[in-house]
Amino acid sequence: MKEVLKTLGIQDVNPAYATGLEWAELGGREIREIYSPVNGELIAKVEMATKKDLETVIEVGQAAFKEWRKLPAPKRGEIIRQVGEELRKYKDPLGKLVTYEMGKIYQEGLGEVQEMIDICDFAVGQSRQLYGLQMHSERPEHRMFEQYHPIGIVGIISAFNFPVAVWAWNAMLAGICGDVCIWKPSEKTPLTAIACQNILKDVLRKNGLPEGIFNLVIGDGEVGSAMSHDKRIPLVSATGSTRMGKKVGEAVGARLGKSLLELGGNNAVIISEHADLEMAIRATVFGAVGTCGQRCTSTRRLIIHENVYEEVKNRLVSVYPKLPIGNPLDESKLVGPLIDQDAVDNFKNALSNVSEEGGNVLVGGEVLTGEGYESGFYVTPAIVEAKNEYEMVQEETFAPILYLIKYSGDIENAIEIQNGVKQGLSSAVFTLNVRESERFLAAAGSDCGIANVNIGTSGAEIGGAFGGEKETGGGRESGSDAWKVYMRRQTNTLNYSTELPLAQGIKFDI
Ligand code: UN1
Repeated sequence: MKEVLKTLGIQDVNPAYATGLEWAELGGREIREIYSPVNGELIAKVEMATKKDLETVIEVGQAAFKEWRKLPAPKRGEIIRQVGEELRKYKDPLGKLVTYEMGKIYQEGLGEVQEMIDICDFAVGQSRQLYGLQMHSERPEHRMFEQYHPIGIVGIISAFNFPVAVWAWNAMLAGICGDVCIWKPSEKTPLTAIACQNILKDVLRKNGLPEGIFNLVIGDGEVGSAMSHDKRIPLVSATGSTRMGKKVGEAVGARLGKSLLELGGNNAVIISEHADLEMAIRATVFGAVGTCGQRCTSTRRLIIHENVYEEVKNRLVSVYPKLPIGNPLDESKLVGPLIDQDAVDNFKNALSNVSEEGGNVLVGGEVLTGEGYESGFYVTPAIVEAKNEYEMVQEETFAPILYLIKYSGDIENAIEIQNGVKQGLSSAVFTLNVRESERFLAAAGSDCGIANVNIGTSGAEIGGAFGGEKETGGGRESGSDAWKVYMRRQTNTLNYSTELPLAQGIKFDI
């Protein structure tokens, strides 16, 4: 791992912020030690940025915006193309560091870097397609159209579970849109952020760009809160818990800024009696235990038709104990550790609470100890028979707990259960019956931002808009037309006649 850290420019002690080309001087700030959930070892230390540091970054960012917004969008795309090329070169070490710092298995670490590369490619193409519409004016010899212009500084608050990909979704699009970014990564995973900043820095320098286009601030909730309240940051994109998102949304809303929120999910897979069970089981297991249940899109509820309930349950209960749990850098393992002790406590508490409510833990729920599990964050994924209305089932617990819920009758009954939670991120149905799948996707079907057929809840491609409804926050990032949120929209009407006709035919002669 030493070699990986060196390749990515991680120091023993790392500075609190970067303004694109330069890193802050070290000294005098609170130091945070970053331990790996993989083996409990100290990876490196970071200095924590203060509000004063944020002030410096905002000022540099404002100056950079004045230059960056003037560069034609396809030229900005060319910079992002180069970022994508660099990420390709560093895919392996960066994937390893994601795994080491966050704990997801190496395949998923690589997948995360691939998402960054993919969004770079997407953004390059998008940089030539920042289209506005042209309308027909009701007045003669008038032209009416709309333009999208850069918005300014975009604050990006990202979560530990996707320590770099979600930032890239935001930053690469914001970048081609002509915005400058201030990124506050999770305090739990600042080192992967530092590695990305180093990669960006070289591209910015090679192209002679000014200081302040892509900024990084390693800070705690106070810095995040300062970003949310600051009028100089017109858009704040935040990923994380609903609790955090409400605070960000309120602060940004109070100043009538824009927020893009991607918050908690409580995602369900419906397994109908017409499902291909083989596929349904594989997708469910990946969705429930992948990233150790710490994706926003993780499968948390399994809504199974009564005719196949016992079979699905038995198959899952026989698969779970065979899941290889251990060091996520070891490619034979499929389940790595949780992020930290708090996550382990939440996992245990959720299981004991749901048992009190009447849930039946069928398998899992232990914290592993002994050789290979020294960090103390390895757990056995759990399956619990439960009811949708249980308090714990209504909550998102960021851990590998899968609740089995039985339904009978039509697919509508399953959809009602699936929609019967506060969150609305991802959803899926497994069925080979076209009526069922169409009903699931129709207006009266799934109320989530993502609804899949014969595909699990997690692992979305970057090309679609990503996000969800209700307490998931309503934001959309990544593909489709998500770029629009990073721009301000302007309607233009131009008169090339010799008259001054008023709209709606109003007469006003002076
Ligand atoms: C998240 O957990 O915040 O769809 C993002 C997925 C990934 C992204 C998840 N592509 O599971």
